[in-house]
Amino acid sequence: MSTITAEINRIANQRLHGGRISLAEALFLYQEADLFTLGEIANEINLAANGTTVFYNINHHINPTNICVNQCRFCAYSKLEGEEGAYEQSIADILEEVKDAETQGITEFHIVGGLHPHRPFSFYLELLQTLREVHPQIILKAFTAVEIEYFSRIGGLPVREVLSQLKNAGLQAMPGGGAEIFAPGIRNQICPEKISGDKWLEIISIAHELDIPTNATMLYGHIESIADRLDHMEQLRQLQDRTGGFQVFIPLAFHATNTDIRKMGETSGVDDLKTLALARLFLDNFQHLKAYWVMLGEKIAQVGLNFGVNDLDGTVIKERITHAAGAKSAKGHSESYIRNLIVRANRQPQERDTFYQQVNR
Ligand code: V47
Ligand code: SF4
Repeated sequence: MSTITAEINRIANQRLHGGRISLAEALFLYQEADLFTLGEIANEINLAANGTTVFYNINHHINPTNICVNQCRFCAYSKLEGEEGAYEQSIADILEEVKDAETQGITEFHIVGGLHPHRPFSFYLELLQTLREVHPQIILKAFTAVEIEYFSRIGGLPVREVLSQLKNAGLQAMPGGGAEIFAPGIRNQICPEKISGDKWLEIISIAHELDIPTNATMLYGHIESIADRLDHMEQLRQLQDRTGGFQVFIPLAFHATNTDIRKMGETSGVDDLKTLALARLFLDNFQHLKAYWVMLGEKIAQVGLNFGVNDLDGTVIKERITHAAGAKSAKGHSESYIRNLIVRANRQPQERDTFYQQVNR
């Protein structure tokens, strides 16, 4: 056995027996272990933690506006006010869009949007209150840490107060967006106007203190290095040690079409799968790992089920953000399509709600 293989086996055994792997060990694995080896270790860890069950949910994405004061270089979705393609939905428009939610079996509204230059904080409170009244059974997972910080500025309120008011209005969980890559050197190039990584982590920790569970994402496949990805995951792992408030980790594969960093191209399938596997190995305190099929494509997401993944997100009706950047996946799938993806990977599909509780109809 070569020394490299022996070292890969040593690190894998350490992790499989409940040990934590260091940044240097994770980097070594990404660089030296081949795709199958990494996948096999991640698969074994996931099977021990979650068995053969794979979760999905029935959700609807609400994106109230694409008008945004920021201009993140990787974002093909946002527009300036008055620009062609800019839109803003009123609360009435949103109610009309989701009017059949109950008959469609939807259990979650995932709500994120641009940082609108004129809408007051009260609009977002009213949006949640109205959805809560009209659709009382549907869980409201809304607003990234980036939006929360913006609300705090436009509303002249501390972040903690913004989150408390949103919680009173119906907020039950938060999505994981806006994390991008924490490393300042990269972040300043791809989204210079956005809050820092430290600020993102601080806002999320306040949400966790207020018992608002959140997700965590990482945008990869642009100008970051593998070390930057691991640094990002390390900061998430540390915060999770402190709060336990993260529900799931979701690596988001960069889509270059219509963005300012087009020359970077798309991620490779091998990188997508190795990134999923590495996340399963490194983030030992995250129970769930999501392959977001909208960004990965349905087939890579399905193969990801053998690389540590135990969640395929959901039906994702009306996705707009990735499709603006050239995603070739469908703009939403039926429940039977998602279940079939899972069954054909030899896993058991299980519908979940936002909090990873089983939904049995
Ligand atoms: O923060 C923007 C990303 C995120 C592009 O928590 C892009 O369950 C790839 O966070 N190529 C928003 N990615 C989406 C998001 C999300 C999605 C699904 C589930 C959950 C969850 C969260 O989308 C942004 C940014 O990182 N993004 N533009 C792009 N061109
Ligand atoms: Fe605005 Fe979000 Fe797009 Fe950045 S990623 S430009 S904050 S909508």
